[in-house]
Amino acid sequence: MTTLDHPDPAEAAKRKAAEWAASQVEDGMAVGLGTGSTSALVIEEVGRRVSAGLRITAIATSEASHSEAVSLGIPMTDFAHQPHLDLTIDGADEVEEGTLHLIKGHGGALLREKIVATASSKLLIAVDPRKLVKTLGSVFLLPVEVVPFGWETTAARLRDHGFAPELRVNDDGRPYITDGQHYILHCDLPKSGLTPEQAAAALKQTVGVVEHGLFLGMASRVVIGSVDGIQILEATRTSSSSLK
Ligand code: A5P
Repeated sequence: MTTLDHPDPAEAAKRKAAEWAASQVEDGMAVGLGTGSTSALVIEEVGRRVSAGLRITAIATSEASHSEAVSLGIPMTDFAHQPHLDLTIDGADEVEEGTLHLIKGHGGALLREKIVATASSKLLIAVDPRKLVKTLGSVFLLPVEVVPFGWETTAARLRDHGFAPELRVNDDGRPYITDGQHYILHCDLPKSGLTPEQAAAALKQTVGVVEHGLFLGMASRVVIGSVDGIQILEATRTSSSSLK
């Protein structure tokens, strides 16, 4: 089946990436489980493998992913019992070609995603081809998680940096609240005129900012699915595969 005659090529691409990513989980591993629609497919596949006898423990990056994993019988743990993870599999909103720098957090889970990724030996990112960009911030705004108290003054300081922050709101107009009970400010990275590294440093120095969705130099590998197979990107080299 080709891209043209597939009923939902994007969904098929995500599934291909997710299946390959899930196949990288090995017996005995402690695994980080990501958040978002691609990660949900990864969790589904990992759940299938656990039912077939795979022995792992896992920590999820959101309440939603945790619930999904529990419902599929994946044994869950926490950082008190498992301070280090072998592999985290997650999605991304943007993957910058070449550097494999990421923007994450449009699922609202960037803080836990970064904590889990930082505690992992490897971060494997599963995406469909629409996520690849030449420059970070060219498609998606950058989510920045902030403390609700005084968010307006935090936003004002981010505005001074040129980020043009906008509060993320739900359909009812109320602020979106993360699993950590924080707000999200959507920031415009290109408008700031800063490089991703400069932006990350400026955000980290801003009081009231809890974490930001720039994941720089964190991805070990990116698997890009398509209807026909997968492509694997690594920070220093690119290789292709046509696994069905
Ligand atoms: C969650 O907070 C995000 O970082 C997700 O990983 C990202 O939004 C990708 O989600 P999809 O797989 O649904 O595109």
